[in-house]
Amino acid sequence: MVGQLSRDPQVLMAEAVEGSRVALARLLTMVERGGADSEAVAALSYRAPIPYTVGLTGAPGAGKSTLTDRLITTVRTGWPAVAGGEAAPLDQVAVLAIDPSSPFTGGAILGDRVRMQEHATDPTVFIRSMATRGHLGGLSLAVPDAIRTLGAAGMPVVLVETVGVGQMEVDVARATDTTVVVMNPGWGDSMQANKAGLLEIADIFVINKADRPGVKEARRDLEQMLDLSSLGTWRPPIVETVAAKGAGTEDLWEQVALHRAHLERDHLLESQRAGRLDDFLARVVAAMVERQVADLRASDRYSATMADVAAGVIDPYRAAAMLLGDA
Ligand SMILES: Nc1nc2c(ncn2[C@@H]2O[C@H](COP(=O)(O)OP(=O)(O)OP(=O)(O)O)[C@@H](O)[C@H]2O)c(=O)[nH]1
Ligand SMILES: [Mg+2]
Repeated sequence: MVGQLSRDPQVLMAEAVEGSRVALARLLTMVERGGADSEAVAALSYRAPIPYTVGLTGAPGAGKSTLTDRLITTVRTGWPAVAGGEAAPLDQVAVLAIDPSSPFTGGAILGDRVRMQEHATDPTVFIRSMATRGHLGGLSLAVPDAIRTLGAAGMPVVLVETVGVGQMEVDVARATDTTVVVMNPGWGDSMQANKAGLLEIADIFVINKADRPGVKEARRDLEQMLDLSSLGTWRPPIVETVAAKGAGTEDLWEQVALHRAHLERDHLLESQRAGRLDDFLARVVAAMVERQVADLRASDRYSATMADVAAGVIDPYRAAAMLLGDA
């Protein structure tokens, strides 16, 4: 069966919609690798409905994978009735575990797989690790593409786990509808999160490992930081979890549902998604221009022009204008 799997994105997408996880996995591999195949996948997926995306980010070891694993079970019980809305079932859930540190298969990926193994045979749960491969623009473009691909395959909710340490990871976390920042009790953790730019992007805070001392202090630190920051109409709630025991995930999911209701009530969801798509298009254009520059630089025309610049025949500005066809 696997051997007969098509290489045609359109055929694969039709199979993925029918529930083929192998086809969906292949589509995501195409997205990850970039090139013509990934653009063919994008042509299909950017027409489809967008899944609701929940980002989970935080320092290495904060318990993101353990929490995500437990949250899967809660998500499968459906959207709870909140803010006057109705409960709604969720027949499937997808998880993307982003591993920005390793270009190939790293330890973190293996760890995530092991941690989420409980769901490996559940046909309603789709778990996928992603690393940077050849995708134009790297993970900041590959992750949104992957999210859209999962949506096109019929996934209503996608959980995205990222390690929030660098700017790129923060960008990835920013690409989701609800961003959950996972922290631990202990002095200075909220300071670290602040430094990494995570406080700004948080819609919900989780104090995971709440079985350890220092929960009250962590909550107090966070509340103080929230008091000092300029918040909009949504004040990020603070949820305590013990992911290792599965405690607190229902609270967390309810807060996600409340945040979603808040976004939908004020039409913020549409405007946020429109803003993200606008940024996304600009980044695709930038990445394509960068690629064109690299191609140009490898050309004979470039070398010949460069020789003229080196000989003092023309200056670099005139040379650049000539290379771009403007002069
Ligand atoms: N005491 C305690 N330990 C926990 C809890 N949740 C997770 N852990 C442990 O913390 C360690 C790290 O958990 P992970 O879920 O791998 O953390 P992570 O944030 O995904 O880590 P990276 O993906 O490597 O950044 C593991 O040994 C977990 O068993 C908790 O609520 N309490
Ligand atoms: Mg992890």
